[in-house]
Amino acid sequence: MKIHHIPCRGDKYAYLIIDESSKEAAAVDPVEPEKLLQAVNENGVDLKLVLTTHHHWDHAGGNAKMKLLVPGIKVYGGSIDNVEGCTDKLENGDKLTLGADVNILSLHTPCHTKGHISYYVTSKEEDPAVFTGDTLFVAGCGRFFEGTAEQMYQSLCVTLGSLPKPTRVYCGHEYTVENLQFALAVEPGNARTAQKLLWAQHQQKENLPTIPSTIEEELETNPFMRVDLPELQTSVGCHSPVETMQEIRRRKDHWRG
Ligand code: GBP
Ligand code: ZN
Repeated sequence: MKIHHIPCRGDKYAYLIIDESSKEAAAVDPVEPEKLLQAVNENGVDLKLVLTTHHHWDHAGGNAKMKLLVPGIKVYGGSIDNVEGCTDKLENGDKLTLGADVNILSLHTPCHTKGHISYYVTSKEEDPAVFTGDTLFVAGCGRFFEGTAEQMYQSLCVTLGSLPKPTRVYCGHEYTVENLQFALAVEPGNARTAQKLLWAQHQQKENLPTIPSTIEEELETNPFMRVDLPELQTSVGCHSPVETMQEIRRRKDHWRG
């Protein structure tokens, strides 16, 4: 399996996932269809699927055009998310394949939107990958537009937090520097966060991406994935993981670097 990131307008990432033996490919959130199709042509692959993480225009807004440009393409999205151009609705646990080697598992990760889907992708002999849209960002999470702290706790700390630690994390936006600055304000003593912030600032200066992260790195540095830690709960004046999730999100919503 090969994964290409495709920078789109602003800070957005689309992705192209390729099964090398069959040359079949899937596009994640192709908001700028032409850019995605350029990568498809450069790699000489056959684009079979669109995987939509959620209904916001900056993720699903290229789907209708994609269907015009690639007749017969299947467009997937969460069953309760009202995704533009969706041809095939997904439930939690649904499975898709690319060629013979790449398996894709639909994980319902609600809160940013009600029907948000993350895509867990595995193939033989390499670490898995997960495409987390606007649920999990590097060192952060999406705003709670359509859900509760309880749901984000379930999505981040249970569903995504249970994936194998080496799983590579590919998110929907490049918010890493801002997120790590906030993370360090929440956990000033977290040396790994401090170290990763310096690295992310270097990447930003060189115009390089900060994806992929890994589930292991997120468990070490992402405050929203660390709300089970009693020290973190106490330091923000809370007494439970869900209360801590709510409080950290509230602080981030009002935070000015
Ligand atoms: C920034 O630019 O640095 N902190 C951001 C502000 C995802 S995009 C922009 C922002 O709020 N981004 C959203 C988010 O969840 N950020 C996490 C955070 O700030 O910690 N979007 O484009 C957003 O989902 C959107 C589109 C929202 C349609 C609602 C509708 Br309807
Ligand atoms: Zn969004």
